[in-house]
Amino acid sequence: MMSFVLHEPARLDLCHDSLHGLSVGDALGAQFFMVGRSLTELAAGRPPAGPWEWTDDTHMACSVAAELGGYGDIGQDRLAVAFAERCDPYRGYGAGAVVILHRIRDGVPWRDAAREAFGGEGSCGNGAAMRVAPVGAYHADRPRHAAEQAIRSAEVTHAHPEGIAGAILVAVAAAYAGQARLTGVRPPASAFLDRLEPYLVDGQVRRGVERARRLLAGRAVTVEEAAYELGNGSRVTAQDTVPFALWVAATHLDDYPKAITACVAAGGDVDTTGAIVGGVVATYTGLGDRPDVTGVPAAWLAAREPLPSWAGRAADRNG
Ligand code: R7I
Ligand code: MG
Repeated sequence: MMSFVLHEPARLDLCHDSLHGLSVGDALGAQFFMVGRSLTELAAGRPPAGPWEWTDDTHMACSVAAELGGYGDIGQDRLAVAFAERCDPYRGYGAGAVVILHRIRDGVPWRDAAREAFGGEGSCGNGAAMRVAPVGAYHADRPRHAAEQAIRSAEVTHAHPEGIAGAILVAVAAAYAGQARLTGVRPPASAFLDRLEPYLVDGQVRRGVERARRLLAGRAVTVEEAAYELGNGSRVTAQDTVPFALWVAATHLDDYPKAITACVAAGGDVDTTGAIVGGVVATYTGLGDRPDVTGVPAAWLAAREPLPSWAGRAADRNG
């Protein structure tokens, strides 16, 4: 366990790497919804030519990062307004998300708009998980606080307990990835998932993560087999996305390109599994390479559409 407190520049550095990893995973993943994109070429180190446009995953994560860089903690009223004012359906926002955000923009309190979605169930979409890894990276020295802040960032749009549960686990995973980076010790995949145990709440996301832990305890499985057992996001829900993304992050923590390639190989909601996995793995690897660690390639960062300037300090620290 960690017993030090991170200073602001170190928090921002981790948050920065997470946001860039998230956005490259999102933008590259989204390329594979277009015809003529080859997994074989990607696996051989030849991704499609840029520019790779990022989608709603990155757009919302930039609002979260701006909140962290500007205030440190999540102000829910502020974040709701930022999400609502920036919402641009062209970026591929979820159908329910567009309704919620338009209602907020029209003056409905975010708590009501979020709670009334999906017939009063609230959204269990994977959208709260897709944008949250930078929260965990920023709070790498205090996973419990990361979990609380993840809840706050989720509640603005996702009132369903499964949607929130997914966000908690992704933020805590990013916090542990940051701790592993700072201590220089890569946890084995099973130990990485075991550390999420105190943050599991009853439900389908929990059962999925428990299946992922059992997969790691048995014989080695391929990414396709893992997706078959855990889902690949094709239902666009947290339950169908987060267990698989955490399995990929745990098993590919030291190799960003391989981690994103695994998301592409699994198919499904590839931009969002890429965003979640990219946001967690890049918190550990950083950008570029270190001994024994392969981070976000410079060529991939250059191919990704630039991030908006309003994302602030967390986006534009070293580039
Ligand atoms: O969660 P959200 O922001 O979606 C993010 C995803 C990412 O893949 C993005 O890249 C984008 O493609 O969308 O948006 P929501 O619309 O709240 O949830 C996403 C989808 O999950 C919905 O459109 C529904 O299909 C499904 N869903 C639900 N289905 C039934 N009952 C979410 N909540 C429910 C529910 O309560
Ligand atoms: Mg998307």
